[in-house]
Amino acid sequence: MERPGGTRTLLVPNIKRANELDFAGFWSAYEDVIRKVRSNKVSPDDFAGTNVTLSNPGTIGTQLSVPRLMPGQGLIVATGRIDYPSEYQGTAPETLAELGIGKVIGITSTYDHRVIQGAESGEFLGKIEALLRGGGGFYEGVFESLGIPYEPVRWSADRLSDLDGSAGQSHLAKQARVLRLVNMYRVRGHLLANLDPLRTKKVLAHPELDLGYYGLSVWDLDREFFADDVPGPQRRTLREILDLLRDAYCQTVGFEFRHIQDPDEKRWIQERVEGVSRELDKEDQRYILERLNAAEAFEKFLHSKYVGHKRFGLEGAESLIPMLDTLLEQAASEGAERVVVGMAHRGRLNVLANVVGKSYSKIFRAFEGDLDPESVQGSGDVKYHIGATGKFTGRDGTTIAVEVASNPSHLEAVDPVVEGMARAYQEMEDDSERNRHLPLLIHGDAAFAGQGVVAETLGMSQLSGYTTGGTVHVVVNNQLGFTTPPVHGRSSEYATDVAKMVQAPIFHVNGDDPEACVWVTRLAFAFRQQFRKDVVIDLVCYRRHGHNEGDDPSYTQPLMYRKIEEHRSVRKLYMERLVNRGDITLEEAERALEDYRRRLEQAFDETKDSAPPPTSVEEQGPERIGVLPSVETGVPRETLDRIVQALTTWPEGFTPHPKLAKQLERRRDILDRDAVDWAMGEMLALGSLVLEGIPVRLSGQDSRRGTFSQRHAVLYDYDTEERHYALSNLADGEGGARFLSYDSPLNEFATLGFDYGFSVVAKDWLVLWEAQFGDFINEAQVVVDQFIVAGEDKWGQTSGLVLLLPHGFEGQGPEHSSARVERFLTLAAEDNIQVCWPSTPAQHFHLLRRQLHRDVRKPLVVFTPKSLLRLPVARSRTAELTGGHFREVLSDRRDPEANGVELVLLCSGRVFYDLDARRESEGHDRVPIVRVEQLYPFPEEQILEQVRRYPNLREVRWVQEEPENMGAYAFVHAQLHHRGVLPEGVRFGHVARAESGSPASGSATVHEREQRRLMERAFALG
Ligand SMILES: Cc1ncc(C[n+]2csc(CCOP(=O)(O)OP(=O)(O)O)c2C)c(N)n1
Ligand SMILES: [Mg+2]
Repeated sequence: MERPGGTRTLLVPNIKRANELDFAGFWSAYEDVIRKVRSNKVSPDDFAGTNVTLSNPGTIGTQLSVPRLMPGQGLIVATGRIDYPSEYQGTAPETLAELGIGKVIGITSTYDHRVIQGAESGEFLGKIEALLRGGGGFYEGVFESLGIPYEPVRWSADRLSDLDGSAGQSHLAKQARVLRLVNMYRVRGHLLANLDPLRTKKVLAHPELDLGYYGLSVWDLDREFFADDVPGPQRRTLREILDLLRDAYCQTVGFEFRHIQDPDEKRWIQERVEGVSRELDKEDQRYILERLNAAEAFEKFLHSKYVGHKRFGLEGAESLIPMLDTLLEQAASEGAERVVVGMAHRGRLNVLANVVGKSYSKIFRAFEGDLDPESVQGSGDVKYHIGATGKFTGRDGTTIAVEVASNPSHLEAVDPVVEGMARAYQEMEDDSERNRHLPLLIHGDAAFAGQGVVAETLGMSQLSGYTTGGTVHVVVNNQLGFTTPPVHGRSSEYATDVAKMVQAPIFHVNGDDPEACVWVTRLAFAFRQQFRKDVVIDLVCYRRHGHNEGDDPSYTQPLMYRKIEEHRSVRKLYMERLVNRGDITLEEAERALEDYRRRLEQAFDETKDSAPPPTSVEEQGPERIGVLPSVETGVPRETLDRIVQALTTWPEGFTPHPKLAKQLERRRDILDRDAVDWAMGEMLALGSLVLEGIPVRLSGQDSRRGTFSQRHAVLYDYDTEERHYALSNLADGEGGARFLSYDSPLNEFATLGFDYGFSVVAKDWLVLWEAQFGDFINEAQVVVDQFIVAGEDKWGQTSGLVLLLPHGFEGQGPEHSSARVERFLTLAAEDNIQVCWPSTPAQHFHLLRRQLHRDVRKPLVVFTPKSLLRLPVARSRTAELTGGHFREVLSDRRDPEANGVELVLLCSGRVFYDLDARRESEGHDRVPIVRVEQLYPFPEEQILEQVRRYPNLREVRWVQEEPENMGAYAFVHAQLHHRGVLPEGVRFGHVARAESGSPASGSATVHEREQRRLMERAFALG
């Protein structure tokens, strides 16, 4: 201590009960004593009862000192300075390292014989030496008590030095091992990174990152090695090399990128990670703090004002807000115009308020029981599902549109939808570079690892028909999925492992280090921009409350939640860190706190007077319109000629497949022959739309050729496999639109979701998704149930998507027969979708054209044929295409004498042709067959019009090929019979296959027999 007069004095206060303290406890007690001394607060009590005195004359240069006991002292332990032994003082550092000469410290024990025996003192010093060499887990204990997330270096003998006789050899060998170690840090360094704010699973060591594993030891740390691909001088000590690698790979960001095969991508990341400072400037730091204030204040406010409401709070993952801000700011500054965001429930409201800029009052209205007035139809959705659009303004004033897609509860289902939306913007805005309209997906850890659609969506990310030029993914990894911890939730190490399948780099980051979070976001976005590939950020964090706020998480995670309760918020920790580092002053911290409080108050103020307005939603919803008026969709003959010409010819020098060339040549005069087959009818519809300036996107498994080899939208050169897109070139330079057709990957969920998303944005495009067989549509049931049929009702989100679903009972077994007509009809309500089952090429033609020639956009489900594709009687005349419109009901072509008709058959689709043939062969001339070509909206009036033509009618009989519990029977029965719309005295009958669990028989013989029975019963008088 320095005295007022300038003299110094020695004070030796003590630390009480030192034997009961761990290292951190001892340290903090020591700091307490020092503080007391410095502030003149030591009392006599601080000196009383000393047993052992510690002295460190080493700090003033003493190498070894032997203190003298004062009266009453039992033991003094003195430490000398830490230095190389005297005899090596003049030796060059490299030589010291080469020889394995280390620094030493001398410790003496001066004792009173009456208290300690000589031998005991020796043992005591021996014990200290053993501990200092790492015995008894000494350093592990110290590190653990100080919370240092590293494994201490271990003492071991120096082997293989250049002195052991195999000089050059050993150094060379070590050099090789050092390079292996360097590589291993890049590959597995993330395993040692400090990623978990809760520090639950401490991983301090990994065998492949251990010096000993490579035959290296502590003695090698000061030896120089060659490490030319690590930034810095070529030759450096191993310690310097390791320090650099640990800083790069084992801090609060863990990098997984060595699974990538492209050397450029790997190098790009490496150069931005190794030896690069991650410090942010002051302005960024303040911005982060301000954003964390906003994020936390929002949650706190909701928590206290709307107690017990489900909101799926962001607490524990607040760093997400500055991350998203950073991303948007970066995107805006690079000229991007729009980000389409897909996210789950967690933190959604916070993102809407703090990132998208949705007003507090709008968000809070949802809490007060009012549905969003903007959800037009009325049934609405819960508050954490509805989408929003807004404008984000960066600090430099640049802006970017943000569109958060509406999503269902079904986790991750929105992923492909968002991709489709982003792709549609890119197509519509000619963003061929794919850098002006960007997708961003935010996931939960359990869902990302668990839901198959994640893999499906990733799998499409680089395909020409589906790519959006790379998606930035952020996984909000709170280390729980509802109550399920990762050990029970996935078999993979990380929640993000699935992303490796597309060689996306994965950056894991500790959510309690918001600076690292922001830094890594910039890196991820830059990677996406540079390589147009997906990139994943795994934001490792925690969930402060239960799955929702009414849920008690301690039933299942008592230990975790005890920890979380004690854990300070991201904002608090960050503010403390800034103050401790001297990055902000205490006054600035105060101001930040003030800012935080002000935000809270503002939120309360803004909502104080907002009593819930009277609910504006009608109980009934809007009136059903039903069948809409027809629109004329005929096309002039010249247009048809032109399309046929384009489809049946090919450029000079192109060699079509010889078999196909013949088929195509035969189709050249299809119009003259009045023999338009199904595929041609369809292509004529699409081609005519393209010529009218309506772009078309058609995709599905093998859709370019067509599952049944019917379409041939793309021709392949027989010699070179070069492709020829007939319709794509149709309207070149004449104001025509594009025709895009893609073979999709083999999935239904993501591809259908993608095309749905595309159709939501591209309302003026005809977007068609085709199933290989309609049976497989149930792989995408979530998209059907949650988006296609309910999207308009829930979110006012319309779509004109067309689903082409091959359907028909033709003896192909249980899974190649049914597109589950019954299911679509169950889902049809409130004019939400159109369910059509055209039976002729002309009807199909008009149906597709009608889709874009009406003002309304409603999804259209079309059951498409298989054998009809080639059935000669199922061809259309050219005149049926040059005029007319889609007819919801087709009357009987034969038009039997009305008075003689007692039975009318009603049917849809292919079965008509079987019935017609049977009628012909059996002479059932007095039985008209009426085709219902549109099942929903149900054309009741048109059917009744047909029925009323026959005054002596006794029965209307529905005939279907499907089992009785499937197909349209139950639906048609409900429409015609239950509602009592048939004329007095007219029965409703039906003929169907027997009810069955499986849609169709696997045996062709059984099928034939059933079909015969069906035909017999159809015409039986009963
Ligand atoms: C497809 C699907 N299955 C089940 C659920 C029910 N569910 C809602 S949230 C949740 C846990 C989600 O965990 P995670 O993805 O980690 O997100 P977190 O809630 O932890 O943010 C579950 C199982 C759902 N919403 N969707
Ligand atoms: Mg989770």
